[in-house]
Amino acid sequence: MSFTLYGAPGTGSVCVETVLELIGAGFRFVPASPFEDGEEVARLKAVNPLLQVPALELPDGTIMTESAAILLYLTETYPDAGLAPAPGTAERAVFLRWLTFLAANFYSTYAISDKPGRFYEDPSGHDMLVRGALARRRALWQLMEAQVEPAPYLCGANMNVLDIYTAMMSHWSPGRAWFKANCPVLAQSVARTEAHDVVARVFARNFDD
Ligand SMILES: N[C@@H](CCC(=O)N[C@@H](CS)C(=O)NCC(=O)O)C(=O)O
Repeated sequence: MSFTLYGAPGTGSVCVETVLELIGAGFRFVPASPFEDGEEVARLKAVNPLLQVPALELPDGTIMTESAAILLYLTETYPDAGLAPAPGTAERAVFLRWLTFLAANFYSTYAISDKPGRFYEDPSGHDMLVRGALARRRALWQLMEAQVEPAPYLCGANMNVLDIYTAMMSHWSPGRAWFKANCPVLAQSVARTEAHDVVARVFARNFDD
């Protein structure tokens, strides 16, 4: 079984790259940054007209986009890897809630700050949009911080794809220093996830903070 992952260092493709390594699935990484002009964008456009990473080509040629959907698909396809709580359990409810929260509420704020021009044409308004997105991210992290009860991972005793998703996003704006100072409960759980040898290896080639 071989996958093709379209991504860029430090971006949303990191969680998929980490999970593919954890499950031991063969994959090819295709650099396809949405932030570079030229060949990489052309490659990305061919698989995701929205010009976003990650995109994953499945072994049968099916293209998947949307990070949370890809993570769920991989947990279903490789159940023995144990990277999601079992359906019907309380841990599963917590897992689905926060995975969707991060994808729908948190990740979507980068759609604004990555390219504010698509929300408001006049460049004089872009700073305001970027600042608003940043404030929203801080508020969302703090909401999650107040609600989760790691034990010691975010949904219990085992690390799953939600832990990896959260750890990846903790490297993004508002940044690791802010995250550690303002979300100590989450940060402690993230530190445990990042101590996993596979996670540590993949994150080391994607993040320098
Ligand atoms: N909803 C998408 C969001 C993906 C996304 O925004 N990726 C960023 C990189 S981390 C991107 O491609 N930004 C460029 C853009 O939005 O045009 C997902 O969950 O996969």
